[in-house]
This record gives sequence, structure tokens and C-alpha cells, in this order.
Amino acid sequence: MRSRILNLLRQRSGEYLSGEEIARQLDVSRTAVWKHMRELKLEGYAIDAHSRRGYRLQQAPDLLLPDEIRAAVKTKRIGRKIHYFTEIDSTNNAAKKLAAAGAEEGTIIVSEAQNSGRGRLARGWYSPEQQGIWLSIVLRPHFSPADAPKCTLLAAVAITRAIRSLCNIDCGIKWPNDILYDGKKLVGILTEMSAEMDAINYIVIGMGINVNIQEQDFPEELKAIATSLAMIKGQAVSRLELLCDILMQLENLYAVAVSSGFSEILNEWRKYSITLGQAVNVIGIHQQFSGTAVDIDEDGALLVEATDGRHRVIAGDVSIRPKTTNTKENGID
Ligand code: BT5
Repeated sequence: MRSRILNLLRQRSGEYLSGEEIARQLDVSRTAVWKHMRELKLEGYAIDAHSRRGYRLQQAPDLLLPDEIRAAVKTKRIGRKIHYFTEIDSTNNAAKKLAAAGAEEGTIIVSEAQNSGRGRLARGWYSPEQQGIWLSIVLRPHFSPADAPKCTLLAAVAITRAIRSLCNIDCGIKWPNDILYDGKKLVGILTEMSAEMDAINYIVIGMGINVNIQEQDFPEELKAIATSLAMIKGQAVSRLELLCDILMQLENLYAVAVSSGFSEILNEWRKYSITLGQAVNVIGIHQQFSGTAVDIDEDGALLVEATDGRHRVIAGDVSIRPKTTNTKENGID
């Protein structure tokens, strides 16, 4: 009912609509309309109520509410089923539980804040209330489990496209899962999977996007290595618009991956990459070496040219080595 009331008010684009008309169109009593209006106001909607003219929507709250996402998103599948939280431990945890219980492809989990946001290898992800996009997406692709890591690259391309076009910010992708601007981390992506030997049950793509965090709000340990869209632009950025654009870009790229494979997406990834051509330190669990990142292969693995030959890096951290001895290390892991 709430969504239908909001839709009616939105259709009037800021003009008044009488309580009587709303009640008639939705076939409910005027008292019911009044009660819903009161609830919407409590949620943060600025609704102007005039005794004779009726109701007028002035402003929606700065929240990623399902009603707002549904009204703005243009996708067919991704983001049509929405689970919304004001606070949660981790949207990836919730996504995995929902996926295991049968949540359909395209289901998204969004939270205003996370109190145990996760990075890779049990690292934490700082996710303050209403200042970022903390989002997880459930996918159920029919491709092989070996292709799953490329979903991280796909998500990085989708987010980069959206940030570049909507915010006009020249960000780049650091292999495999970071989006940086000026050496500082703007976005982190965490892809998790449940699979059998030859089939994927589900993939969860989690993304943390620092949208309106201010420098002073970052914890001390992140101040030198993290940034946000608002810090770069010097003004707040609409989380809702960005979220909807990311979902659209993701849906388009995912359709390409499913129908004709990843090669076009990997080419676009190469275009946005800030790792290729750089001197890198590869710090893995079993190995550590230096070289130059020359390309990614068709599986999305990083190819590193070292003195002892070419290495194929699948997992592990890559930090960008200083180019000169007096340049500060700008690796972030
Ligand atoms: C990542 O891990 O970059 C993946 C982060 C994914 C977060 C999303 S939010 C929605 C979904 N639900 C979750 O629980 N997670 C996903 P990694 O490459 O391991 O980087 C983690 C490191 O980034 C930390 O150790 C910090 O140094 C740094 N970091 C933590 N919070 C940050 C932030 N908000 N901005 C920039 N850097 C941050």
C-alpha cells in the first residue's frame, strides 16, 4: 500500500493530491490513507499535508529504501527483489543465507550500515550509516565455477562505468578487486561462491562504495589509504542514483557474459586498469616476488613478468611497488 501511495504522489510530481482521490484510487478509507501518510512521515518522507488540497511529496529521505530503488531502477532482473536493512552485520552474510534458502537471481541486499562488514581474508570493511553503498547481489550463472572470479572483474567494470559517467571521476581498477582514485581506495569488492565440482549454486558479489564519507569520519588507520566520491567531488553524491546505475551496468555486462563470454568485459577491464604496466610486489601465501604486471589472461588471472619468467597470479595480494626510491609506497593491502 505504501508503495502505491508513493507512486501516486510521485506521478503528481510535487503537486497536491487529495486524500479522497488517493482513497478512491486505492479503494481504501481516508483514515487508512491518513495512517499511511503518518508512517511515511515517520520514515523521513517530507510530505506536505494541506487541509483542502491534500498531500504533496516534497522530498524522499536520503535512504536506500526499497520503494525508492524500485521507483528509480530500470533493470529487469537485478535489483527487483530487495532486502533492506538499517543495520546488519554484513550484507554478504545475509546474501549467502538468502541464496542458500533459494533466493532468486538478481536479489539484492542493501543496508544503511554494517557492523561487521568484511573484506577478503577476514579483513574488516568500514561501513558507516548512510554514507556509502553497502550492497550484495545474488547471481546464479550457468557457467563453470572456474569463471566465478571474473565476476569480480565484471563488477569492477560496472562500478567504474557508473562512477565515471555519473560523477565524472576518473577512477581506475587495481587488480583484482579495488577501485582507486589517486592511489586511494574508493570501492572494495568481495565475491563469494557456493559450488559443486562443475556447477555454481550461487555467487554473491558484495560491494562497498564510499559515497559521502568525509575525511574526518574515516578511522585513523584508513585516512591515508581511503577516499570517497564526496571528498573527490567536494559535494554529496546521490547514493540512490549511483546504486541504480550500477545495477543497470551490472545487468548489461552480466547479459553479455552469459550470452557471449567474458572477453569484451576483460578488454574493458584492461582499459580501466591501473595495475597493468606497473611494477608490482606479489605477496601470496606461499610466494613473494616482484615484477611487472603485463596483462590478465582469459581467466582474469594477473600475468607478472619477473626476472625468472612469467608468473600467473590467481590469488593473493598485489601491491604497487614504488616507482622511485623516494616515492611513497601506495599499495593498500
Ligand atoms: C575488499 O577487501 O576490498 C572487499 C570489501 C567488500 C565490502 C563489501 S560491503 C558490502 C559487502 N558486505 C560485506 O561484508 N563486504 C562487502 P580487501 O581487499 O580485503 O580490503 C580490505 C581492506 O580495505 C581493509 O583491511 C582496510 O585496510 C581497507 N578498508 C576497510 N574499510 C574501508 C573503506 N570503507 N574504504 C577504503 N578502504 C577500507
